[in-house]
Amino acid sequence: MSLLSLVPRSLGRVGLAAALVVSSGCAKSATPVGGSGDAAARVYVAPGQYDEFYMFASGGYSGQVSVYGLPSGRLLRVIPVFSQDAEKAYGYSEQSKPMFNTSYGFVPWDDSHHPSLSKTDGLNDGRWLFINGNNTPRVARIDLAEMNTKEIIEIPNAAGNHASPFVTQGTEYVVTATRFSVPTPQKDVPISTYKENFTGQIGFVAVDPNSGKMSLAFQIHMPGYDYDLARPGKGPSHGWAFFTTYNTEQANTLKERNASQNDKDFVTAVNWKQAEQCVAQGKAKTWPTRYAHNWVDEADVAHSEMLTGQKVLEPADCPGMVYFLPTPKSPHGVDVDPTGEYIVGGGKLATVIPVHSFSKMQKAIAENAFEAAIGGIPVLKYEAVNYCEVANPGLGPLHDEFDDKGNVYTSVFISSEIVKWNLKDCKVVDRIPVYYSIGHLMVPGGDTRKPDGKYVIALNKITKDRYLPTGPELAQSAQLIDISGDKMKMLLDFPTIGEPHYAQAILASAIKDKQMKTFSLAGNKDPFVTRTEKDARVERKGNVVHIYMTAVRSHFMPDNIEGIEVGDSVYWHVTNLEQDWDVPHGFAVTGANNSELLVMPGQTRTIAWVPDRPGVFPFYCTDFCSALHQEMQGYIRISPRGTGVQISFNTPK
Ligand code: RUQ
Ligand code: CUA
Repeated sequence: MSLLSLVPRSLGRVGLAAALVVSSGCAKSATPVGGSGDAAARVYVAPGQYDEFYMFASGGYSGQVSVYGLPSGRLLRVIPVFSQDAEKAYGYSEQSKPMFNTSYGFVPWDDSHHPSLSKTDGLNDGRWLFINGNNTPRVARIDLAEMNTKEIIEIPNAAGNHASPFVTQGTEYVVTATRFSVPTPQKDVPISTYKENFTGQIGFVAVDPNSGKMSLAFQIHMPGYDYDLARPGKGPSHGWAFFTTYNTEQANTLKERNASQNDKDFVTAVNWKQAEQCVAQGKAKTWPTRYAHNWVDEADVAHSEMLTGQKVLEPADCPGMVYFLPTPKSPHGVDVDPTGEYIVGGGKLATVIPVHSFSKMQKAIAENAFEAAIGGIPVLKYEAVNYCEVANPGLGPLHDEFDDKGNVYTSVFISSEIVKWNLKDCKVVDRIPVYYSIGHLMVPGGDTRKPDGKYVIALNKITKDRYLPTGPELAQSAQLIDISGDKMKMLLDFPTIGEPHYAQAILASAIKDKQMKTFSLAGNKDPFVTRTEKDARVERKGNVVHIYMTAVRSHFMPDNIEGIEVGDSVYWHVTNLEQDWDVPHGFAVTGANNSELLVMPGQTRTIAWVPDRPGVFPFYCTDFCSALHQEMQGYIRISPRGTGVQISFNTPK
């Protein structure tokens, strides 16, 4: 029995909204469905063998990105992005702390939703992965050769950067938008003045084609709706980006009801090439909002700057830049098919899946087939842009991915299923239950011009009885489904970290041989590097003590340090002298109240420590690096304040 059968098919508007709420709380366990007959062989990756794909899944409220192999579902790494990670000293080491600067101060967490791989000509190019920070609006860039976060830019004038950071066909831009309209720029007004005072924002962050470095190119000041998800166009629709737009009711309270009144909301279509022209013609105004830009330099050290004065366009000042496409009903996802012609809306309260046509939209614009205009934005006629409505899509369609054969896979939340239909005649051709309450789904390359149509991954919100129970909190489940044949076949369940909203996958062969193995010790430009054991030393400057330390199998140098006093600010600068792959050293000292260090070969990391009591304290390596790892240890002597014990430390003999 699938969950589908638990939800009446003929719910009215209110009933449907209620079912949306009820389903997540009351999902009854369905009869577990095993994989198909040859499932074990299809997902088995023998010891020592590699997976075919890397999958990058967002961590949702974990703020991070996790890397899995497909088809095995094996977890390979967690890349810290928006949340401090004491294991890796990310956000604790002096080199990485600036990554968390924002206009709100140091923000060490976020809710990360949508990873987006960089693209060249509409295909994944394996250079970078972008991901949004939803709560404190930000976009991060991860370098895929190193699998580390290299840059974070804050998005001003946004509240909930959810429709982000989907990249354009050639990674010209990553897009951003405000999920919750607010007074923009912010000001103190009664909440009841929503309609007069609250507005939205859609923004374009430019990506440098060589370095990947991000800069906020321009924003568009939008009516006070909620902008939920986005997809840039491709092929013929390259130069456009599409944003789902709900709460066209402009409700500010009890939105579950009050923002579910209109039968149609919108997909907002933005012609960003037109916007570029308007900016070039000086039509943008400069707003003074402050926002942070943080990046890691070639010395592997993070910097932070506060920027101000971004360019903002008003739609009325730039005709031809923004259009509204009526779309049923409270749409969540919007997805563009591999040809770039079809724009699919995921109306979570709609009884059909609406598919718009880009060429029809162009024609409608040319013929002024408008039914209204809102704030200088023409509203196109639904019939003039709609290509088809897919009937019988299940309850609560959210997101769509595509294969290489003209099929679309839609995740359907309330009825807990994936529905397969085709673009040719808009007919549902297959459906498969998933466990339970699917949010996003992902086909490797499914958002590119050439999907690898082998698998679809269901990213499910509710796990219930799928794994051994672990108390009140359960890992969320991902499910791997074979889509190579006519019928979808369930292959595998695997638990995930945090809440994966979206994921991206790329053929392993595209990036596996580009993986960095060590940092170059000779090329280490950290200002506190210690390149040889002979250079290891301890220096006092007033109350500040710098320890220039090296780590190599299986000792630290120096490993005995005296002359430090209670209350000194001690900076441990640890350089890992190794140049072999997979030989990190760790560093931990008693009473460290921030984190350990995990130092990669050739790298320097710094942790600050203020000893608070006299005594002799051990420090040691936390990473089992060699047979004599347990011997990789030293002592630091802390004297009472004002004792005047001279700095001393041992040097190589
Ligand atoms: S959103 S399913 Cu960011 Cu659909 Cu999560
Ligand atoms: Cu170095 Cu253990």
